[in-house]
Amino acid sequence: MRLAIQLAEGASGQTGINPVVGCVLVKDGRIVGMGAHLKRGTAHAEIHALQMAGPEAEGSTAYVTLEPCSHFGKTPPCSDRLIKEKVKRVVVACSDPNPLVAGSGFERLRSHGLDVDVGVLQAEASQLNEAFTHFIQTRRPFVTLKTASTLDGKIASRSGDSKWITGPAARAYVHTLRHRNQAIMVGIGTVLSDDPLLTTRLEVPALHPIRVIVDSGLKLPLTAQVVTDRSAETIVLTTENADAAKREALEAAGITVLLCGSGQQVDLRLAMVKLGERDIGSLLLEGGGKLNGAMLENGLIDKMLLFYAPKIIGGNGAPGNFSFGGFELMKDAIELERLTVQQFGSDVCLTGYPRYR
Ligand code: AOF
Ligand code: ZN
Repeated sequence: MRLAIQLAEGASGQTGINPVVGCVLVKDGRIVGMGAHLKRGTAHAEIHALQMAGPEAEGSTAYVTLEPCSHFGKTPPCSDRLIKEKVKRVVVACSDPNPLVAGSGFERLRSHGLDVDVGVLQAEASQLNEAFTHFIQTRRPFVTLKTASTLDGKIASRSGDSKWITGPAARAYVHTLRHRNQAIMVGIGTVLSDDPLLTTRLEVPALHPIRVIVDSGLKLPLTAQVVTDRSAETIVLTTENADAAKREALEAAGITVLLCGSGQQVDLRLAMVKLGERDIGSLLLEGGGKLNGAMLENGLIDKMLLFYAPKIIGGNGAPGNFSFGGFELMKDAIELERLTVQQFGSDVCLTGYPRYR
């Protein structure tokens, strides 16, 4: 199962809204097949492993990180194929949260006489698919916030300097997060001040997320890198009040413009629904402070990775990592659950899941 989880993890970020899944087939103490689901619309993990095993699949044990499917989606059901190839036993890490499957895969296998065990390395396996689980249940993207700030919570100095707050190890890790998320979102303020590219830059080739810019007043310049650079798609979220001529100009430049509500500001909840409708199941939020604050106030951040550099920059008015009205009392503060701490060079990263009251 550990090997199956490694196979699944290796494909993180490349399966779109589909889960990552690994499968290892073992017979008489030998691995006879292994596989991973690599891309939405292509074969599931079990099918690759069965293909590799050929006739040796008969009488084998399958170790699968997710409940084998029982439905006809883009591919036929894996449980039927395991039955057909005469696999004897199926060991599964976690059940499939997809309502089309949820338990019926196990039922199908058991009703055909296969032994089924569930729950082996369950926590590790379900962690891999936290975005998939969220999306399949809510149809909204799983939002992971990433910030990089000084110990006093600043994301730039009072003059606006922000290069660099954290060191190379933390920054490289952030690029792996970009590979692992289907989309990346920033506010127009960040685009105007930094003119970022928002692509994935690693020492090895990687996938670029879809760029999402929150821009209520449609201030995005046609000369911004997120407009002119063609290596990734760009979506602009704005309101129904946005200037029609500017909208047409952006669309003519190949940008998708989504109208989210008729207020002064983009309706962020509606925006998440619209991104979900476009099969965006995971979103990396890279701020700035105002957008981070607004997303937090709306209860739309599901996970946070807060990088802190061991520096204090001070500066009254220097931008902070969360800018919003806040709460009167400490007891009302948003708390992070399941907190873990990692070190990247001299920087630390706190990872946690906000609990909204
Ligand atoms: C498995 N093994 O490797 C994966 C599964 O559209 P489809 O046919 O690819 O089906 C997608 C659904 O199948 C997905 O939502 C999830 O429930 C399940 N994924 N199941 O047995 C796999 N990737
Ligand atoms: Zn399947």
